[in-house]
Amino acid sequence: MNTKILYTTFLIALSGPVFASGSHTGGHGDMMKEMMIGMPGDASMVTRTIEVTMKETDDGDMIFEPSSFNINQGETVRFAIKNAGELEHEFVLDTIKENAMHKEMMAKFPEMEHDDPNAVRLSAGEEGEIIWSFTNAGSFEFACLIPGHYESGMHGDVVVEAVGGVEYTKGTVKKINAKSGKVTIIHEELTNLGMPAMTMVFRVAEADMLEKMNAGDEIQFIADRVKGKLTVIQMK
Ligand SMILES: [Cu+2]
Repeated sequence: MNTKILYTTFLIALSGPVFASGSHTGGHGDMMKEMMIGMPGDASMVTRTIEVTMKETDDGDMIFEPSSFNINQGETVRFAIKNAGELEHEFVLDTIKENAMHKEMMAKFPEMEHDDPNAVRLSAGEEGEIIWSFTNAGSFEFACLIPGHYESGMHGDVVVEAVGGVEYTKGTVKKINAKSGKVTIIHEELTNLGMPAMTMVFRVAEADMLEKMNAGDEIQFIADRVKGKLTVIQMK
C-alpha cells in the first residue's frame, strides 16, 4: 500500500484549499501555499534565528528546548533544529488541529514520513532547518508526531502576536483635538483589532502626527491598543 499517496489524499480531503495547491487553478498566486500558520519563508527575509534542540531526558520524557515560541506577525524565522537525542524526531509547525490529525495518521502508518515545508525529520545527531514566514496571528503548535513522542512531551506553543505595521486601514479625519492629543477618525474595518467600520476617537503615538492631519483628510493608518487606549501608531 502506498501510504504516502493515501496521506496526501487524506490531507487534501480534510484541509480544503490550504493544502489543495496541486489541483488549484485559481489566480491566487503564492496565496495557495499559505497555511493558517503562515508559509515557507525566504532566506533573505529572515529576521531571527531560533535554535531548537530535540532530545530525550533521563526521566524518559522527550522534549523540545525551548518549549514555546513568541513570534510577531510578519516575522520570518529560521529554526535551526538539532536532534541531540538518540532517537529519530521531527519538528512540525502547524495548527493544533492539523497536528492532531497528522498524529492520528502517523499512529496508523508509523513508517510515514512528512515531506512538507513546515516539517523536518532528523535522525539522532542530525541538524536541519525550516525558514518560516508567520503571516497570520494566532495560537499554533510545534510537535513531533512520531507515535508516542507527542505524549512524552514533544510539543509546544507557538504564539504569533498581531503587530501593527502589517495592514493599513483607510479613514477620514473628522476632528482633531490638539489639546487632548486625540483625533476622531471615520474608519474602515480595523482587522487587527476585530473592529468594524465606525467613527472613533484615537490617541496618537507621536504628537506630531496631529500636526500632519487636517479635518477632511483621507489617511491610511494603523491602530493598536497602547496601554489599553486605542492609538494611531502609524499613518501615511
Ligand atoms: Cu520525537
